[in-house]
Amino acid sequence: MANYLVTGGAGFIGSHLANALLANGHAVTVLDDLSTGHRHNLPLRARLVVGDIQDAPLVGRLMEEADGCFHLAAIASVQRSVEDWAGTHRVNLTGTINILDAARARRVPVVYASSAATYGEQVQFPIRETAPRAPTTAYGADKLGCELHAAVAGGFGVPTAGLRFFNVYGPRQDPKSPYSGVISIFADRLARGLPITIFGDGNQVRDFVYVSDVVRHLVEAMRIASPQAPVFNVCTGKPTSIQALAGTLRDLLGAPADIQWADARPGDIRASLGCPKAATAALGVAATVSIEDGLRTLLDETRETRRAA
Ligand code: NAD
Ligand code: UD2
Repeated sequence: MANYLVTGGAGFIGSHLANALLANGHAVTVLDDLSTGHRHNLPLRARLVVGDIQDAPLVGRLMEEADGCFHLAAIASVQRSVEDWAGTHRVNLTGTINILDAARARRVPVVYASSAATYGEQVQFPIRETAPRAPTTAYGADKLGCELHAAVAGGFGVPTAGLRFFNVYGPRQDPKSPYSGVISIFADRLARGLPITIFGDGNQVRDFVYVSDVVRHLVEAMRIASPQAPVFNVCTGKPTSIQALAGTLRDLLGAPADIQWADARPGDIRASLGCPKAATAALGVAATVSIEDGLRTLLDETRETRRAA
């Protein structure tokens, strides 16, 4: 049994990870400032410390007790980084350096969330880890910075593994903010009979990966974390356009969709489609949930949660 520190563990992906770690018999301490995460996302058995990853003494104390750290805390929105460049930078990059620095004393392994946003606009698909990195937003640039600093941490003997998540979706993804993930917004609004907005022409493509598949990658990544600072895609290799996504959700809900159209968002990339082969070879896992099955499970679980509330 290990004692894991999960930053951002009250958020969407982090809370699913905390559940999986507890189910595997580990102890979990979550560090989260609850800026977008919620206490109610967390299982009772997880210890929650409400605080900021930028608080070096606090992070230092928590790292002293940890056998490993899953670092997921971030301002996880491309659009927010467009609007608040310096503010998101302080959390997304300086906060990560703080985590890596605290891991230095005892060489605590750190598995951290990078992003497909590090690739920016690409011309060759599917995108492999060796593709040129060309982030077009502060969010992507800061995630690339995390990878560079993980390599620096490797020089101090800190084992790390970075995971470039593509577009993650599933239960507990908060639909309430305009910065939320597109699936959470569309599923929530369509289920309530409200119109949805497609930014741009709707032909932009994303590689949507279900959260349980992401969790399996995270768990395995702790096993292979090393001072060489490896980085892997977490993706399905299957493209879905935003327009097709709206159509699939409409069909699953059996309800008409009122679609409004608006200008493309600044910094929005046209196509994001990853190659999962390197992750599968190194971690021994692959994303298995199809977009249809994932959306169906999401809609079922959302209905169940609403009924229970
Ligand atoms: P989320 O917003 O649900 O979770 C982030 C958590 O971090 C929240 O609980 C929030 O309260 C916490 N947090 C934010 N700032 C903090 C701070 N300064 N100190 C402590 N806690 C703080 O987002 P998510 O979708 O679960 O994202 C998790 C990670 O995965 C992030 O690093 C994000 O950048 C990355 N990621 C997500 C996606 C996706 O599609 N959701 C894609 C690529 C990468
Ligand atoms: C996602 C992640 C981000 C990241 C990146 C990796 C979220 C919130 N963000 O950014 O953390 O690491 O993927 O590449 O999950 N859209 C609409 N209507 C809406 C909302 C969105 O058309 O109401 C479009 C949007 O313009 C974009 C696509 O849907 O083309 C996906 O948008 P998103 O905000 O879900 O995610 P993205 O790819 O910007």
